[in-house]
Amino acid sequence: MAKLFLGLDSSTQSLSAVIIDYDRRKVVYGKSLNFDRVLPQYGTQNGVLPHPDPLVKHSSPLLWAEALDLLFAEMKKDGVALGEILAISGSGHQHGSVYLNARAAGTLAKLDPQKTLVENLGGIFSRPTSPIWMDSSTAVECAEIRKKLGGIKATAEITGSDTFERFTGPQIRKFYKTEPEAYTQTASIALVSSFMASLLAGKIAPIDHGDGAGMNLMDIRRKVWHPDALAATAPDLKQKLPPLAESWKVVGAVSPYFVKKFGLNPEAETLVWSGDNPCSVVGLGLIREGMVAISLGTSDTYFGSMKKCQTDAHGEGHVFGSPTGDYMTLICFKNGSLAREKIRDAYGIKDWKKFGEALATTPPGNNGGILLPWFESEIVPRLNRPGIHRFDLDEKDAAANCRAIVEAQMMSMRLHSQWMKVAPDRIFATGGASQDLSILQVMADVMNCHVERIEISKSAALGAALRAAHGWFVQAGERPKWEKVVAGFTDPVPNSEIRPDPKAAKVYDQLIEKYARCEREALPPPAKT
Ligand code: XUL
Repeated sequence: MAKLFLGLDSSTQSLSAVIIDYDRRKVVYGKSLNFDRVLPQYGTQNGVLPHPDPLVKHSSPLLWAEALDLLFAEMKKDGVALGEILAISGSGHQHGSVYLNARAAGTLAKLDPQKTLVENLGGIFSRPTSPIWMDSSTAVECAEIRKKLGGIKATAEITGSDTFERFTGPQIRKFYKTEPEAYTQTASIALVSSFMASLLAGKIAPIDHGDGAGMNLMDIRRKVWHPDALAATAPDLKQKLPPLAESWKVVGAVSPYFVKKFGLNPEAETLVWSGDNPCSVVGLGLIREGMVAISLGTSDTYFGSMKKCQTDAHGEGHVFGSPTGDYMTLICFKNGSLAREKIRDAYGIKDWKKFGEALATTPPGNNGGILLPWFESEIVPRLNRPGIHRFDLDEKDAAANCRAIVEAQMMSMRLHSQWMKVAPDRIFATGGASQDLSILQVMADVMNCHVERIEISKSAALGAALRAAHGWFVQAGERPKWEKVVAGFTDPVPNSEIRPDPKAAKVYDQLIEKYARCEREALPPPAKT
């Protein structure tokens, strides 16, 4: 019999399913339901509920539950062999939180298959909506928690990240301050990931170390709730949080609700869910230290993997638990594609092909010319105001400016990932701009590492399916090697390898010093923490 594993991805805008046939190394099914389209009655726009305050971004946990019902109904309709699925895991958008009252555990244990999930769950919420990762209304709470924990460096050292407005701890603190009674009525706080796992398993599910690290509440090294972080956030918080668990922990057999309603196997296991970024790390095959993925999209993202936990003293990068049991980093550079586009357009260059050709007419290192392309405020390095700075670079020279922006972006990635103390030994490039070979050559040269292209759609859902497979084998008493689990599912595009040019790499070893000096010169003095 085929070994089928299901990965679900509850993202901001949609719920997706990926089913893998483990022995055949094949994705055999995929489906996505867009919330705005299939559940318009919730009134979401791009998955978010309208709110008069533009800083407040909430969604509805009932919407996510209803989508789960719909997705299983779709799979049944599509003739998916649901009864053959051995284990299910999932991915949730990180940081979002769900607030449950004392009735929740009892209701989850007795979900009635004659009713819909929404009909079952009506009375279990102590807060009807869920703040999600796009919310940025907790600046005050971030400052309060950070201060109690001893500043940026200490907060990052304790929890893996500085306090961020979207992180769950500051969100919980705001809820406690603004709605103290509803906070008191809250018996259990879930993340999107653990809420969805709770529905599937019919009981309050643990939070895994990957998603737990996105809360500013978990001791990143010991992987337990950190008492100081809890105390800095809200009273009696420990009682309201589920236990933390390794990413391969089985929550339990799938709830009879799904067995009776959709024909799942009563022995199918529900694995702990994780965040979308930790799941993507597996879905992109980053399963050992030194493997890095760089996504060149609207913003550019650096996903790293490391064995030993290091944290960023500047509090710009994040450390989460990796589903492999190691650590992963997420470093987000806001000025990505849009900044590249701004330069391309400013010089009247027609398309990316021409941009690449212009870049290639200039020498690596650009004769020492440096551009700091902060068209928008920047996350890394932290910068509240936009600013374009040129050093030894002629603004009129189109080709030099094309090279300068790409070199700056790659040198910034190299510089601001140094705190990990892990040099990449295998880079996978993904996202729109990874099609552009001249950009990838600069990446390879600056990082002094070979680069391969990877094209994986639904990496979070695939990662969840692979985690389900891994967890199922662990439960069966095996310790499958991650290399074996992901093999064939996460392979890079054949013949896409780009090797660094040793001479160019030497140029960048020197130039990075100058780049760092230019950044220091252009940045405002660091804020007092
Ligand atoms: C990560 C983050 C987002 C969300 C949604 O810190 O906020 O990537 O996980 O994808």
